[in-house]
Amino acid sequence: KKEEIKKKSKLIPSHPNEDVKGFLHECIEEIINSAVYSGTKRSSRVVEWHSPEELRSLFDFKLKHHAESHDNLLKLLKKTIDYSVKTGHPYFINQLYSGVDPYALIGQWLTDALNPSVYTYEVAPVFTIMEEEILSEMRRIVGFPNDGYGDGIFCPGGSIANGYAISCARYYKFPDSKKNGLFGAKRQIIFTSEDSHYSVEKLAMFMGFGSENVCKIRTDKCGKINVEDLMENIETCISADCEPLMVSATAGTTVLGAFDNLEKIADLCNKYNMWMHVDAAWGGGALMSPKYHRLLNGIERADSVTWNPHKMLTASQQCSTFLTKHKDILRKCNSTNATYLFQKDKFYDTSYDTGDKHIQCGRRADVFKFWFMWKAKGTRGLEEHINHIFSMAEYITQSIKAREGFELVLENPECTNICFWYVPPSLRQMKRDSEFWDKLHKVAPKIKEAMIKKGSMMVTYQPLHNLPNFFRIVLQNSCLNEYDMDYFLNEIETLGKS
Ligand code: ABU
Repeated sequence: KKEEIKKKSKLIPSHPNEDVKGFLHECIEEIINSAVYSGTKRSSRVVEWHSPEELRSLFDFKLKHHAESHDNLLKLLKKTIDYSVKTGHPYFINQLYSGVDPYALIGQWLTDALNPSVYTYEVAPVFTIMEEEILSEMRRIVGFPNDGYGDGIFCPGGSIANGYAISCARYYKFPDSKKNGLFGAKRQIIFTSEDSHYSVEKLAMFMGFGSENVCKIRTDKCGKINVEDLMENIETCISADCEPLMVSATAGTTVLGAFDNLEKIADLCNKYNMWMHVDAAWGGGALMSPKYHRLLNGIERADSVTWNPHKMLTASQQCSTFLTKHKDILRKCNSTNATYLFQKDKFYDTSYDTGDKHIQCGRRADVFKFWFMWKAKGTRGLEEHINHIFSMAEYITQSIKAREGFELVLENPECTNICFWYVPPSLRQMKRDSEFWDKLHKVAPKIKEAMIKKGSMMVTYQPLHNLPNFFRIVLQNSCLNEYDMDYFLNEIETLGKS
């Protein structure tokens, strides 16, 4: 019988036995060597690109009746690493996240090893206190009054954090909406800029407001919300007997990295009794540096803030927070008091059972990777990181200005998103008419295709309003240096000429 039990546990190791231990060590070794180190060396490719059809033929995706051997599983692990994009590579500057922070990585691994669900203190005591500690420190850094008084939660991404803002704003003004939803309610309008993240509209749709009730305000030439236009639209909303519910301002827009004027928005929110939310998912990282904190002046007047440490602060995916100065609003707004989790007659202080503040039930301990990383570097280390990436942004901006064939979209970018066109020699003498812009629009996609197929770097491009496709370099990896900045521009130039 013992033998049979042993055989079974070997076949289905939901508990890692000694045989599995060796396999785990081998896998970890492989991950550290291939995904973390050699895969992110400058001499390695950022991606080994294959079309979906090719990838299907190169990789055994199919699930089978039989169990695979450890040898085969290790081969599959290696192939998964080989064919995946190395987002920790210094030349991955494609998205608003990158880098592989070793402390965040080990934090993420420990979280996965312990596999908690942070809804009650009884199953996640350490992580519950850690969340409270880090969220209160973040609120202090935001500058909420009374030493960061308020509340906060970790969310599955910045989009959901922005959704929490909408739901808190609605509850704050219309507490009965918790029972009645939008039934019989006055039409409520959410204001945001045309350059804000798409999640504001998506979550408004998801929550039943409807996309027509998200009023997108024009941005100025720097990508900031036009405050006069915002005020006019609020007035129009009031004249139409609608309720101006909230403004979702942005600190660090997705494409241009623009920071809305938060002081002026706070004045308007005060005047019209509206909830002020700041989506600082991207730009929030600048708060860590006294030198760049000024970009977000006025954020301390907001009712709520989204801030994603997995972006500018390089915690591993995902690590997103929602912070508010209203102490009890999340619990009041979201609680349903499920008696199978949040029993009030537990033997400990049940205010530590924080799960009912969330709309999620099961929830990862995203706090740990960030807390561990912060411990490892200190607040000063995070500040130095921010100062460094901003100095790289300044360097590449000046290089672009000085280089023939490169043109900035914003002459003076505020954040570490640097947007620019590469104008190939064949277009340089052309008149700037519609034919020129049509041709220029096709340049970035062509260069991007060439760079992905070569695996030499990854940078995104996009059009914006009436502007043709342009590149957007995003800098947030601490290891970046001036040679890397030169490499990016040289590579784009080389690919663009070929
Ligand atoms: N959360 C926005 C990310 C999109 C981007 O990297 O462009």
